[in-house]
Amino acid sequence: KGFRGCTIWFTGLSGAGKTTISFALEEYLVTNGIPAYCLDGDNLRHGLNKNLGFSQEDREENIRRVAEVAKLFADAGHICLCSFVSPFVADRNMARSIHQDNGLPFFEVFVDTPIEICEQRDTKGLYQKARQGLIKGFTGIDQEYQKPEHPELVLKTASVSLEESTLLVLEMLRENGII
Ligand code: GGZ
Repeated sequence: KGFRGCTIWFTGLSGAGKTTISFALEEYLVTNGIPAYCLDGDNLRHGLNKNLGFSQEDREENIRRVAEVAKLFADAGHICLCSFVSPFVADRNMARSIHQDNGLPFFEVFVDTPIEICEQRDTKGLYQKARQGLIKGFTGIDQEYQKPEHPELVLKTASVSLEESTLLVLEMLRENGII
């Protein structure tokens, strides 16, 4: 039984559940002998991308570097799970091109959680800070989030459980011959 490398790109608001879903997938895949690795703000913005902020230009450069790293993982045969707000259509399309120009499968997954729910959760207290004006340019508050037009998959976490979301992604991978 073969499997091949690819990148799954999770996009959505802060607190939408991108990282939670991608960690659940990584655990499932690795447990089943399929190499998988998560990239997110925690392991990229503190290291490789620590000179970048949240302006439109810096987000673009963040996404560009992440996509180049993801491409290497995918090329090495890993399922690379990327969780980034990535609010701009053009940047996500660039990430897609970086993969597809190298013949590597790329799946855009829209973690479609309404801002009201993200703000209710406010797991890191960032929405409150953004509302208070302590954080400027916060996605969904005073910077825009451009919804994906043609994502390979949409996960509505408000009505679908973590387990179900994970299964939907696995189904997508099976349908596309990745696993
Ligand atoms: C959005 C911000 C911001 C601003 C800090 N806007 O819930 P989190 O905390 O862990 O997810 C958010 C993360 C966004 O980083 P990304 O690298 O995913 O962004 S992008 O793809 O747009 O480059 C949030 C936190 O960093 N954060 N300031 N202004 N999210």
